[in-house]
Amino acid sequence: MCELFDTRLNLTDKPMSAAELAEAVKTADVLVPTVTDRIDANLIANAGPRLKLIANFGNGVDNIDVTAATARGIIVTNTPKVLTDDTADMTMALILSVPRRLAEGATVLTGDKDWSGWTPTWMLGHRIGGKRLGIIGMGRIGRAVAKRARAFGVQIHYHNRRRVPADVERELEATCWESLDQMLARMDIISVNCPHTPATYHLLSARHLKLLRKSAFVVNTARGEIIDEDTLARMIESGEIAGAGLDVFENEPAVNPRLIRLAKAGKVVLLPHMGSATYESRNDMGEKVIVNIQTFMDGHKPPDRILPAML
Ligand code: 8YV
Repeated sequence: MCELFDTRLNLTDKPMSAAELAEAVKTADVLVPTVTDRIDANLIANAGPRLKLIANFGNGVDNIDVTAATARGIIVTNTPKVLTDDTADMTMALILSVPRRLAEGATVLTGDKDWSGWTPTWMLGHRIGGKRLGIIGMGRIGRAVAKRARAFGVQIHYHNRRRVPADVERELEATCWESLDQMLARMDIISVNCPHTPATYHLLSARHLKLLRKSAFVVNTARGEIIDEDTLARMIESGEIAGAGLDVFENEPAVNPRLIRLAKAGKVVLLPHMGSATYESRNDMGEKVIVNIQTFMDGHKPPDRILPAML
């Protein structure tokens, strides 16, 4: 970016303050935010006339008020596709880690007490082969999760705004559920892979969570806001849901203390938003940001433009 543009960098790798962001939107032609930068309607209303492009470093654009930006003639782009596989891998890791008690087992050898050795009934978990996985959101990441889970012998079910093409369903041996309620009541594992939009905020509401089986596990690598997190934590505490694997949280970087207690008790596995945290994903995301900016500056439509109707 420094070679191509007159670039101001946030070298600290810490989120910019509200004042720094306000200053940036007043003076820049292009803003490159991340998930931690709230680009809301108020900030956009106070942007200078130069600001023409918000090239998000990230796939999800729920940190940006796309409608407000579009109304002001500011284009918004994201970085799709390049983090699909890494996020799906992390989803699979969480799908495995909760029923197979991976995090709990790993602490046995590094804890205060010595390991007393193998026994026939110790640290038993649940096999994932043959179980039913319900994927909420069958876009790129949902399909990549389905492909991986198939290889583990998991049965694929999904709920999506639109049914996916028949050839994709066939290849993934996936069953489509028009009714989220009906799918939730029948699954062993739920994986959240849809974007966070006004329509998916608390999609897994208290009412929906109550439909889950007592033996079900919930995995979320999308956005914390899609699940009523406090209800999820309370239901795991009371044994109404078996456990969860979460890479994202409702109020990042704050994490619900109930979830931390449950993690210490081995009921949930918590990761600090690491889904796309590989050198490969982050480099490719950067490349996408640059291509979007350069294409726009050359007077063409940037390839990864987000329109309000897409959300
Ligand atoms: C990104 C993500 O690293 O791209 C996304 O939507 O959730 C993350 O994996 C982050 O959003 C960067 O802005």
